Amino acid sequence: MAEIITNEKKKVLSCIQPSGMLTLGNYLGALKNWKNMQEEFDCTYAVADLHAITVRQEPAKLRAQIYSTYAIMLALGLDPEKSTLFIQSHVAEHTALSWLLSCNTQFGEMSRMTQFKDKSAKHANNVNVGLFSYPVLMAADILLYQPDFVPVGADQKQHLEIARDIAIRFNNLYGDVFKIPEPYIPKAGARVMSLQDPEKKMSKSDENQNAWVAILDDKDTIIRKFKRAVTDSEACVRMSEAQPGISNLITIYSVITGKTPAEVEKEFEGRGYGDFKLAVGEAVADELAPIKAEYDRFIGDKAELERIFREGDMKAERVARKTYFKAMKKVGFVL
Ligand code: ATP
Ligand code: LTN
Repeated sequence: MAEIITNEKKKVLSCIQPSGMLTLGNYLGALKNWKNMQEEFDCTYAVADLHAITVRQEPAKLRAQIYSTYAIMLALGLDPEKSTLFIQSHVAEHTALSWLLSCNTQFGEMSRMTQFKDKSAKHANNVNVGLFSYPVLMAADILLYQPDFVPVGADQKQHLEIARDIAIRFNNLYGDVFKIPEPYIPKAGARVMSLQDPEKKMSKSDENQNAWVAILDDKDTIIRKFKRAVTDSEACVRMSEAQPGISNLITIYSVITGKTPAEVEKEFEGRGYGDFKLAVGEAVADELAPIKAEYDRFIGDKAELERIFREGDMKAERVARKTYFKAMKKVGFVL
């Protein structure tokens, strides 16, 4: 029998929380890949606003951050004509499917999630049930769109594994409903570290503002933060376990310039940390400047942003409904 050849592109799904200023870590670990994958794959990307309220948010600030995160997605060059760009809370199937999945997820397996342990220690006065069950909602985000790949930073690997486990279990119990997705984690940049404590990941919720660079920081701020970055004592630009601060800067510089770490070491051979930090700051600022310029254009026109996301929401909903109803039917609900 002749082989059927289809031109269907493989599918990609990912989301980002509007829980604060997006950082260089978000950019290098995830968003840069979202852009790179747009031509080759059929991509769906969302602002995961429902996830943001697992920690306390001020309503007016949350609202502004949802617009701002969506505007950054457009400013990066994500194209609503090529990809589906939507807002998670506008597609009700996410919360609906997460209930079906919750009833097929064990308390024990959720208790092993390291991010839950970290975040509940950090927000000890608000260890809510949503924070605990957040990976189930994330599994629903993913499984509704039947993606082949999910581009994320290394910190999300455990959540992706649980999404796969949930999908495999569901399919075994009720019949094939979900595609089993593969994580897509970049080789370099998957874990950008804090500029002030290179043992910790760069995080937008870090109170020390010198620890992270925001995608929207201006050039002077970016250079100042890199100049203040904590470095090591060997006084040479070399990647090594003994030099976590410099290794982090080498990784950042190499992902942005496309040079290998060995080429970076060669470029700065015999030169001090000062020169190197300035070069990293400049490379980062030059990479982010056009994104900031585009962002300023998009954020100024709320009506246009709304028009774009409403269209994205509708495209996403059509796909999500199909999977959701299939899952409902298989579980035994009357439709
Ligand atoms: P928080 O820092 O408040 O916990 P977060 O930035 O980790 O939030 P998200 O905004 O949802 O959480 O992350 C979006 C994407 O950015 C995810 O794919 C995540 O893996 C990636 N990411 C976040 N921080 C880093 C980092 N320091 N290095 C590389 N990738 C990162
Ligand atoms: N939990 C993720 C954000 C997120 C996500 C998703 C990522 C929510 N839903 C679906 C990939 C796929 C985080 O990065 N903190």
